[in-house]
Amino acid sequence: MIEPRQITALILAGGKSRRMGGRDKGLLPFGDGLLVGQVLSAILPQVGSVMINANRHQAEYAQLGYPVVADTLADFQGPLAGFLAGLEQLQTEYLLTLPCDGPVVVADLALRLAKGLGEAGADIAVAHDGKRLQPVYALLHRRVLPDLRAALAGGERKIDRWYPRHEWVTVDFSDVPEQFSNINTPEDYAAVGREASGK
Ligand SMILES: Nc1nc2c(ncn2[C@@H]2O[C@H](COP(=O)(O)OP(=O)(O)OP(=O)(O)O)[C@@H](O)[C@H]2O)c(=O)[nH]1
Ligand SMILES: [Mg+2]
Repeated sequence: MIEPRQITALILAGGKSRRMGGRDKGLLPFGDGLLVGQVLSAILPQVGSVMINANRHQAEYAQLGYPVVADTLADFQGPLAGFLAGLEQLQTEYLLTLPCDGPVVVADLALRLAKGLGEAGADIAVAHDGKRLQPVYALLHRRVLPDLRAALAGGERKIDRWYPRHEWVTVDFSDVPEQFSNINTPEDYAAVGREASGK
């Protein structure tokens, strides 16, 4: 059984936030803090350690008190570049990835991914919402690092084309579809604000 202390969570906040007009999504005010802070407090009790992957405003992210890692590939090459940066800094056996723009994180996200990975004896477990793969919610064994480096060097940028290069398994989260709602646009952001204030 994979234990929480063997898992490091990597909160992906390294994107360009184009649909949000470039405003760094992780740093959007949310509740009493920031959107990234919401994700951080939900994942902290589930894992042994946490890192934040950011390519802008690293000093602001560092104020949350956890290591901040930047992509080692230049120019925003997508979430796989974030995975690479996380795996390169990883001090534990497993890396759990999740995005900074999904404020709902179920209390057993890590446990369920770990169970799926363990039962299948796979190296990668990826969440599935019942309709589609949710590729940035994944648990990876550290041994996938060399192949990820090679895939990126070979021009691969698509996560769901990279997974099948490994023993991988999907984990069903169709009972909690809200887990995957994420804030991409100013309209999404306004809608959660309305929800939070009950208006
Ligand atoms: N490290 C890293 N993460 C990325 C990159 N691009 C996207 N991501 C992350 O992947 C996750 C899903 O991406 P999106 O929701 O599309 O976020 P985004 O790319 O910032 O936003 P758009 O530009 O509007 O698509 C988010 O957690 C992003 O932070 C990148 O170039 N590098
Ligand atoms: Mg998103």
